[in-house]
Amino acid sequence: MESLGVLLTFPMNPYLEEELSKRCKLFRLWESPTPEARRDFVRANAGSIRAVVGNATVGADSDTIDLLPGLEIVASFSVGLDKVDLAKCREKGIRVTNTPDVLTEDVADLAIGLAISTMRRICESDRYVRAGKWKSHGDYKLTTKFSGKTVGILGLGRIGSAIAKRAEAFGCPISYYSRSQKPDTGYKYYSNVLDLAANCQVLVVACPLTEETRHIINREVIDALGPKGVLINIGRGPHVDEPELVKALVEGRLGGAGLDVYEHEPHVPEELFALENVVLLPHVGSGTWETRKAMADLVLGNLEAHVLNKPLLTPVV
Ligand code: 8YV
Repeated sequence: MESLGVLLTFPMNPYLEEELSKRCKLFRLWESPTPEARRDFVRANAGSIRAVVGNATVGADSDTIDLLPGLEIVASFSVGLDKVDLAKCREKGIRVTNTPDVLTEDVADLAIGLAISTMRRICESDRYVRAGKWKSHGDYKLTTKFSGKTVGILGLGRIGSAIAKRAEAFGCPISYYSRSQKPDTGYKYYSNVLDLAANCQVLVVACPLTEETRHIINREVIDALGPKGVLINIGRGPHVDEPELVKALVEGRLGGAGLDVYEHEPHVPEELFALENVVLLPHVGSGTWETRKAMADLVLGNLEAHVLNKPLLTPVV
């Protein structure tokens, strides 16, 4: 792949970066400090760049694609492609790949972990011990059981199904809302998210971010979930109307939230920091050594297949 010029948008994974620098001609976008400098950098190297490797933070937007007349492939180090202008790629005949399957288990594990941490107050009671309060204040207060609660899943794709399977093992009845009904699963289907929220105790967001799903968790849905309900988001921050979520949590209209993603990462609303019924993670759903290595190998495999004119491993466009 020596002749392949690759624009890496973000320092997403040291192994991937090292392999790309060994195998291709690598251009590191983030080393240019400002948006103007990054634009100049892309423009200056446009003649060599044939591939973009982006992630869930910085992908390939319309402006970047327009600056790269020789762009052939966008290989994303993510399963979600909301940071890639897919319509433009289709229009220009640019191939797009992502990293499905290899991260499903980690993200599903984390969704269950977030639900249990939020309801059993694992992080809060850990802080209680560290602050010496067990000795000074006595036993920690009682919390809420997770096993057996009705789990509603928004998006029953690969990750949503893996979450359902795990929740089933905890004795949780499963319901879902998805673009299409999946009768083979035996799970209860709701034709809209409002009914799903009104009829579950734990609502998990696991769908892709599209124009249709942006702010799908709005005030009405949050109120339908209610003061005993818990929202888990391992999808994307913009699925949720974040100011409304913060208000509902502060006012006690929602029982709790376990969040791995936020509307304006890495910004997390500070009003949430003081709430004990909230668990906040820094977008680490796929963040294990094993999975990130597998994601990197998929990106490399897709680029290699493209250069060799072989079928792509995980094509989207
Ligand atoms: C990553 C993700 O956090 O796959 C996705 O859609 O959000 C992630 O796995 C990210 O792309 C890692 O840099």
